[in-house]
Amino acid sequence: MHSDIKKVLEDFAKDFNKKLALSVPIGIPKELFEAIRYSLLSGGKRIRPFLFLESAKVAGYPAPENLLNIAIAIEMIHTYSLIHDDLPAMDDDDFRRGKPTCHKVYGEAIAILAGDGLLTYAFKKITETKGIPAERLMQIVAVLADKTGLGGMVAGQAADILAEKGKFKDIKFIHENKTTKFIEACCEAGAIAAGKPELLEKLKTYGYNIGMAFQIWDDVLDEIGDEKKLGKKVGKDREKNKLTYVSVYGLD
Ligand code: GRG
Repeated sequence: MHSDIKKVLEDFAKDFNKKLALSVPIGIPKELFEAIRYSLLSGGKRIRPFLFLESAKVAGYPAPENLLNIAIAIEMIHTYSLIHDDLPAMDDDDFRRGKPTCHKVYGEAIAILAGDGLLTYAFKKITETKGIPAERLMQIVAVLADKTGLGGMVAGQAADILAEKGKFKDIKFIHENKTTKFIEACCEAGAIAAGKPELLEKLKTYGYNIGMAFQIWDDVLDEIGDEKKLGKKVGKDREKNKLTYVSVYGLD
């Protein structure tokens, strides 16, 4: 593994983006197609598909080209979550990655549908994978659907929103579910793709630690980050009275 992770990620993203650009189905209304492409290709770090592919690699899976549909599906699920998170009914954000959010450009209805379309199409994409036994694909679908849904991200997002109204208090639950479980699932999916159940627990722990660090740092950046560098508004957590590691434990 190279030591300069930033450069490795940038190179990965450059290559991955070319494949992602070809992944949106044609024959759908033009605005929907454009809204999906706008959000999918607006410059994310691609950390989750990267972690999935690297996990499969360390678990010994020999043919990464077979895993492309799953990597794309993972980024589609992530993009859906960002589009919906930015909606007025949720975080109500005008900017993401330095650009106007999907609903600001295409309107709320198309943004909701772009998110719905990405989430459902992601699972179709996984079923198109060749070179991996169907039973493993089913396990990958199960772990991703669970940890980005009611067993993870959706439950965490609900808790996060309820916490703003003082109706939920457990910060660890929010961070574990809203952010961490999806990252965990990406690492676990690598072990599953490689057919190495004995590595599941280790890769899950690795994903958990990265995920928690990722979300805690996100809380810190909202307090002390640079709006220009982050491409989104900062100070929103404090403004919205959010339950964060900074609000609970302090910045230090
Ligand atoms: C709408 C069900 C639903 C869930 C939304 C994504 C999410 C859950 C909330 C976003 C709030 C947030 C900023 C969480 C911090 C962790 C996170 C998901 C950051 C964004 O991920 P990055 O940094 O984004 O990987 P890029 O832009 O690099 O793709």
